[in-house]
Amino acid sequence: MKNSVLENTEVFPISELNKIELIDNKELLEFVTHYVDLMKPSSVYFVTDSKEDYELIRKKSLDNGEERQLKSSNHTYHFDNYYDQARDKENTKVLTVGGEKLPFINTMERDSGISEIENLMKGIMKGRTMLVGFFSLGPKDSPLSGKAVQITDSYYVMHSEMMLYRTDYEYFVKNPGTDFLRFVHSQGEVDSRKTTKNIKSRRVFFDLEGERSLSINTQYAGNTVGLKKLAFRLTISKALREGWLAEHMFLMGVNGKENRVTYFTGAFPSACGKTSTCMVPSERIVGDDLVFIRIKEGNARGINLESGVFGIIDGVNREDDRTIWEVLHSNDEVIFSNVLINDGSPYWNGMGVAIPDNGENHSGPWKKGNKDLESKEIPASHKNARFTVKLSSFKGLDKGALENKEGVPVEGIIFGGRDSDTWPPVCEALSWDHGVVNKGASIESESTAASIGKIGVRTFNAMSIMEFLSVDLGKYLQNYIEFGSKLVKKPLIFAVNYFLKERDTFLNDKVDKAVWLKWMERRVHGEVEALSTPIGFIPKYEDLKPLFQNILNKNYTKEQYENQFKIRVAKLIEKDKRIREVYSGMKTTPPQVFKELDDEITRLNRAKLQYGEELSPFKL
Ligand code: SPV
Ligand code: MN
Repeated sequence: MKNSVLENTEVFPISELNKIELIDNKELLEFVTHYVDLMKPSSVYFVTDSKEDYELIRKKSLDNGEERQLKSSNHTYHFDNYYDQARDKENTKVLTVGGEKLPFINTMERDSGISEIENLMKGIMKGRTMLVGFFSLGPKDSPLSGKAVQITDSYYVMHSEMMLYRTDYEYFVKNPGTDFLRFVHSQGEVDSRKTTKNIKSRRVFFDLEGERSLSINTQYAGNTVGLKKLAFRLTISKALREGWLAEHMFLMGVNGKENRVTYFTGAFPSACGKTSTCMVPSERIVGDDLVFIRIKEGNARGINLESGVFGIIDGVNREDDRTIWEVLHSNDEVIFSNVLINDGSPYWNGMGVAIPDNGENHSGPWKKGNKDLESKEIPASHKNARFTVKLSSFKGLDKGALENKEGVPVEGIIFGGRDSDTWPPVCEALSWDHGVVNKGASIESESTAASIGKIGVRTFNAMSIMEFLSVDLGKYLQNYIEFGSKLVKKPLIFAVNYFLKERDTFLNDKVDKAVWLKWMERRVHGEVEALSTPIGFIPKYEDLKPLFQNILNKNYTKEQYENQFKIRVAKLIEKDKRIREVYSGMKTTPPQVFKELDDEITRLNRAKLQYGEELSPFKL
């Protein structure tokens, strides 16, 4: 092997050379040595699949203060910089050849993007160890999975990645010339609290051509853990090229009659009930965030890419989120990030117990009432504070489905939004195209009192992928529509909405979603009838009443049903027109989008003439 960098025995001690020499992959070697040359780490460490390596990474993260120990022996915490608490939209860019502009996407010309970030990367790892991790995106040895290599100088990032994904050094050893996605990350200079200092030079760039992401001067996992949302930009583009779907979805099994399990995927924007749906205690969780769906013998098969959960902790309490609560209070490994620490225990807002009025949090030493530089009061924990856990910690995990190399059959797809006055709690699309367009591509989520800005402002978020989109939205939807046409058995598409309101009061309880899941499961198997409305099929009262009784021990009244399931005709027309407006502004919108939207508006207009502004399900 002739490569001058590799001959530097300080950077590549013999132990590491031995590991890399087992892998026959010229591109991998070039990739690693290019970034060693550029970022100048003092040494390189190749992370294998061994238990020892896992323990070493975890221990180093604690030793150098990126994570700290909590009272509970397997629990640690980590802080990101006060200004590094979420994905950085402004500095996240998709690099395009010739600087091609794409709707809704922050793009930059490829060559100038690469040179900008690689300039900032010069010598950025001086004095540090460069970690190189090998991963499988999805079950090991599955034809549906992909492979990836992560370079980082953060033990916290590598530790998180090893909890959230499957390491697969072995695969690279056994398979010469393995094709892989590339992720390069440096946290940059850090302060005394070990949080990134140079936030102004934070960059998260995507090079689709080179199937790589480059991210620097940030630690927040959504900007740094490559296989999570960084890989997602690359796989959305790959899926489009190859005719399958890479989605921002959970994957879950719903238990049906006689031990039947029916698998659903679900896409919801942040804070719209995605995590809590896939963690409904009586059902089976497979994954909570990222799914590949491909076609096998005419059927849709889904895999969860991950082996862990990086979830929002804000508001997680014993009553509403029993599943997560149990995992967070088990003896299994947890990394808490950006919560309040007091006397070796973690606290977060909305946890349903008294929170101390002092401690350490994402702002440093903290006392209740402390203000930040913008004179805003600093909450005890950040709204986007998170927990990182392995899926194996969940009692309700469907392990067979998670590890199934063929993926599980996807029989239902659920799209969720946050609407106070449009979508009913559950509704089945009339067809694949209707579901893709009028459910998935029409998702909106309303701002809440808790977020900045006005209440009730609707954000368009097609398939809940808008923040991760790396391709032309029109082409993405065209691929979705064509995907359905290639299926012999198409999954049913549903829309759910847990946030209907009347006189400022929610019309449903959080737990009601358990009923909607059972109804959808039965619909997939044709076991319950439904009412046909201008926007799709809705449940009949007679079918919901016993479900509420049996599952939740609730007496479900006709009034509740009518309020929840009346078709809000006027509001729905307004919504369809809003969505149509968005798609009219794009050059590549597929014709089916206009057809489906226009057909629905026509059906709604007819209903309006006949019934007025609202249509009671009892009139159908
Ligand atoms: C989300 O916000 O959708 C997440 C967390 O899953 S992040 O990794 O930041 O994308
Ligand atoms: Mn997500």
